[in-house]
Amino acid sequence: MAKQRTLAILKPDCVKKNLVGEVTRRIQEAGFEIKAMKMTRLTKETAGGFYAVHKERPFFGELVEFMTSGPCVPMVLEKENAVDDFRALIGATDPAEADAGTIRKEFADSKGENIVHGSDSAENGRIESAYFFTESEIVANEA
Ligand code: FUP
Repeated sequence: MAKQRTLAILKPDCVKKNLVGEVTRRIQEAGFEIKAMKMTRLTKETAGGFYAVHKERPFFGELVEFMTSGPCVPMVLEKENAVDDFRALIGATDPAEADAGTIRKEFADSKGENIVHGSDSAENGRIESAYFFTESEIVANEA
């Protein structure tokens, strides 16, 4: 199977809880290669644009407020079957429903503050990676 890319974001709760190292370790241990990574603070515009698909949902305001509440760490990850494998590693959106051993089950407080984002399709993996990184920032990491 060909390598695939997905976008992860270690969310502001992950940074505030000092879990960036632990979550990154788990991601690497699971076989994902980090192709790009940075720490950044989202604005209302960038967070709202990233979650534009949820604009009409009742939780949108809280979601944008949370995602702008502190720095986050977007990263482009590469692996065979990266999208599905990453979502399996992080677990269900709601930590109460997430499988044992997943990142959200172990570290997330709620459906809204759930430690980490993962793209939900290969196409969104490409779109979301491009939202945070230029192609040269990603391929600059090629050996
Ligand atoms: P996921 O793909 O697991 O990130 O989940 P969604 O795309 O469904 O939701 C994106 C984000 O919206 C979640 F990470 C948190 C927030 N959200 C809520 O706050 N409440 C909800 O009921 C659903 C999502």
